[in-house]
Amino acid sequence: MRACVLIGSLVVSPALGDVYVDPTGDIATGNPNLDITQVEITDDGVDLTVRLTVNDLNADWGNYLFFIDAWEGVGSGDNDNPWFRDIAGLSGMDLFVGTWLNGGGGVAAHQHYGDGGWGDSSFDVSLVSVNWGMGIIQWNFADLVSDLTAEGITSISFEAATTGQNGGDPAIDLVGNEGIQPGWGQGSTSTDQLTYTFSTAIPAPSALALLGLASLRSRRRR
Ligand SMILES: [Ca+2]
Ligand SMILES: [Ca+2]
Repeated sequence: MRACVLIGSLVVSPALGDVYVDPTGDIATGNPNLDITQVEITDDGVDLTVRLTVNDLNADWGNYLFFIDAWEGVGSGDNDNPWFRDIAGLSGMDLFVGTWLNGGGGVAAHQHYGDGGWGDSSFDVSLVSVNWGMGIIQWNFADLVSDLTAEGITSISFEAATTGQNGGDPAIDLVGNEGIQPGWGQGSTSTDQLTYTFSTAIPAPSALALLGLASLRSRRRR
C-alpha cells in the first residue's frame, strides 16, 4: 500500500527528472571521482535543478563543470570558458558553473555577455548538496526557468564535464556520446550537447497526471 502512495505522489509531481545516462568506465585516467554516470535535470517552472552523478566520489580534488546554452546566436567562442579548461566544441555557451569539493566545497557561476566576455552570472546558482556516498553533486539555478520562459525560451542545451584543478586541464569525462577523452595533458572535445525542455513547455502536465492516477486506480481495483 505504501508503494502505491509513493507512485501516486511521483505521478502528480510537477517535476519529473529527465535522466541523461553516461557510460561507466569511459575515461582514460582511472579516476572514478571524475567518471560521470548520469545527469538528472528537473524544474518547478521557476528554478532549474541539476544533479550530476559520478561513479565513485572517493576523493575531493575533482572539479565539476556545467555549461548551458540558453540564447541562440550569442555566447562563448570555442574552447572559451572562464576556468580556462581545455575543452573544445562548446561555442555558444551562455552560462558556466564550476564546483570544487575540497575546503568545504563551493561554486562559481559565470555568464557570457557578448563582447564583454565572461562575467558574474546574473542568476543565483547554488551548490545545494554533495552526497559523497551516492556520488551526487546538486546545483540549483534560481529563477532560470521562469526568466527564460518569460522570454519565450522553452529549452536549453547543456554539457557537463569533470576536470582537474588547473587551467589547461581537459575534461576527463563529458556527459553523452563523446567516447573516451585523451586524458591529462591533452585536449578534450564535446561533440554532443544534450537538450532539456522546461516543464513549462510540456503541454497539459495535469492531464498527464490525471491519466496516471486513473490508470493506478484501475490497476488497484483489479
Ligand atoms: Ca562516464
Ligand atoms: Ca548561446
